[in-house]
Amino acid sequence: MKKALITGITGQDGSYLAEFLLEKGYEVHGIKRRASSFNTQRVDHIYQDPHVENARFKLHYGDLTDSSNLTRILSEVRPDEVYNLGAQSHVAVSFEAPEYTADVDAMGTLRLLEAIRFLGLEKTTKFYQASTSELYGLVQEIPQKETTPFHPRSPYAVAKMYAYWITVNYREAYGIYACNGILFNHESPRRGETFVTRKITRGLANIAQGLESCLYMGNMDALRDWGHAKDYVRMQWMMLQQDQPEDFVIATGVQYSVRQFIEWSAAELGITLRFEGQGVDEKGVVVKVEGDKAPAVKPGDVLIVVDPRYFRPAEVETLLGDPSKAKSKLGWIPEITVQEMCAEMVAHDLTLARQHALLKQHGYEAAVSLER
Ligand code: NDP
Ligand code: GDR
Repeated sequence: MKKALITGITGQDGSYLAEFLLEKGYEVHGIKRRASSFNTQRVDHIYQDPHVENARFKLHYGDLTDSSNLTRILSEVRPDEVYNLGAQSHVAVSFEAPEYTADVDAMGTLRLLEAIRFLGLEKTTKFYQASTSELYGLVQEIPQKETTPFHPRSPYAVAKMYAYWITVNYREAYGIYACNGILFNHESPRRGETFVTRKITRGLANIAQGLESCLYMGNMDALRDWGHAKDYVRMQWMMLQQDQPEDFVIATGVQYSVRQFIEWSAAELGITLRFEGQGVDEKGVVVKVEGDKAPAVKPGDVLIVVDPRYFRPAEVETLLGDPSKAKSKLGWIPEITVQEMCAEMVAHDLTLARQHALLKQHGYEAAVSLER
């Protein structure tokens, strides 16, 4: 039975990858951080009681800032495959916590690679690094492919650039099967609530049910190449099943604006929006409402307002990936379109919003976190 170790198992990708590997028959180990409240919601459905004989899903307390901890876990598990998905992954937050972001995202990768080397696992343990389209930042070429030069635009992207190169370096220097997946944005109903797609689907669903009144947005002109996390974790695994380690861009090859994503999400709720004004004066006004998914919304309501608080000190305006290498060498093609994904996310968040609204209606004031 193959063993995998996933850092970031409690995150969006970690949870889908764990499901995927369990289905493939792997024993799956994950590193979770100690938190003062439960942080395993995304993997609770696959959790197995450690007392159960032959449990194939095991969680270990740990942190990418703690090398002795990482070395101990690696020496105990001796995994066939390591997926380094753990990170302070929010670009805007990285401007507020740049040093911590560097410690986790850059040094954390080095710590893991060093642990593999220190334990003599170079020839037995394969390593996947969660690299990112943010490396392209101020884009030098459209669309971006494996050979496009990098120009990172945030402390997050700069930290990830170190992680990218140290992965390449350990491959070249020590012969470790180590590779980078340069993944473009990928989303799902499990996406963190403060990333733009989930902020939109969750915010609009809450507004539709009368739990919130307005969604405050940053740069709605930003263009992204969005795919579904389920498709992307499949490719993470495929990259570790080759004869030779190589780096791959993973993307859909299609881009849309944040504004377009808002329009799709609103349409899923039966709401037609018109955008008025420009820049910080831009707002999204309801033109009409059809169906029964948005009982709390009426024509004339202002649902979207631009708040410069969400602008970034340096923005990545446009990203568009070229996944042809992944397609030709590995036969990977994404199966879920961005529109299908948007519909799935809205349906999921509408169910949650309806549950909250129902509790509220019956006097059980559900705490809806307004954290953005
Ligand atoms: P999430 O933010 O959903 O998950 C990040 C995971 O990392 C969580 O499990 C989190 O734990 C964990 N983590 C954070 N800090 C530490 C730390 N100090 N030590 C150990 N674990 C830590 O990210 P995604 O699942 O969306 O992304 C997975 C990886 O892929 C990340 O590295 C991200 O940077 C990268 N990436 C993501 C893309 C995307 O569009 N989703 C695109 C390209 C790259 P906790 O749950 O406790 O917070
Ligand atoms: P990104 O994702 O920065 O691309 O990083 P995010 O969804 O946060 O932003 C995408 C674009 O939307 C614009 N935007 C807003 N973003 C947020 N979060 N909130 C807003 O209110 C808002 N309004 C507009 C942003 O300015 C940006 O241009 C994600 C993360 O998952 C990284 O870890 C990963 O490496 C990259 O994707 C690829």
